[in-house]
Amino acid sequence: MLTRIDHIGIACHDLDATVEFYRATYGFEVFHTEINEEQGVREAMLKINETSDGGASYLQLLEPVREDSAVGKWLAKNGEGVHHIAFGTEDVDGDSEAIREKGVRVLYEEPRNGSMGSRITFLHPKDCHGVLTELVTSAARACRSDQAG
Ligand code: CMX
Ligand code: CO
Repeated sequence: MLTRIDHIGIACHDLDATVEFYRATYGFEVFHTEINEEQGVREAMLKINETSDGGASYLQLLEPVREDSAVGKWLAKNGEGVHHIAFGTEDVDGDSEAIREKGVRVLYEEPRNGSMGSRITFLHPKDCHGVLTELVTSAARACRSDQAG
């Protein structure tokens, strides 16, 4: 079950300048930064609020590390802006399979590594009314279901 907006992914040319905009304008601080080579991004997570499912909602600021990455290609075509939304779930495997069975293209056979040790997958934007949609199981939850399984 999808139980929160985990994050909104925002593509930018200059991560440091964009982080500074969100700090100076709204007072949002960086909660976490990392480079995800597989996704081709340098990213900053800004925590906005905690959620009733025990998780949290973030802004994910994304700067491409390669021009041919998903974010690099998107920036070249569209310029800066909202790139994707991400829903949080305790069970990215089960939920993505159930969504695949409804005829929506899930981009990965198996969830991959996301921010802060999470497991993520994506749904094709053309099957989601133009919205690139990510599903996320956070590290604490992924760990818990590993132990249970
Ligand atoms: N939102 C909405 N539509 C999008 C989109 C986006 N973010 N990215 C691409 N599209 C649309 C394009 O506009 C294009 O539409 P038209 O054919 O009408 O022009 C179509 O999808 C195909 O786009 P493309 O530019 O040819 O790009 P690709 O097909 O090579 O890649 C996608 C698109 C979704 C498969 C690719 O971006 C992808 O694999 N995304 C998932 C991974 C990702 O985004 N990683 C970065 C974030 C990491 C993180 O969140 O941690
Ligand atoms: Co994301």
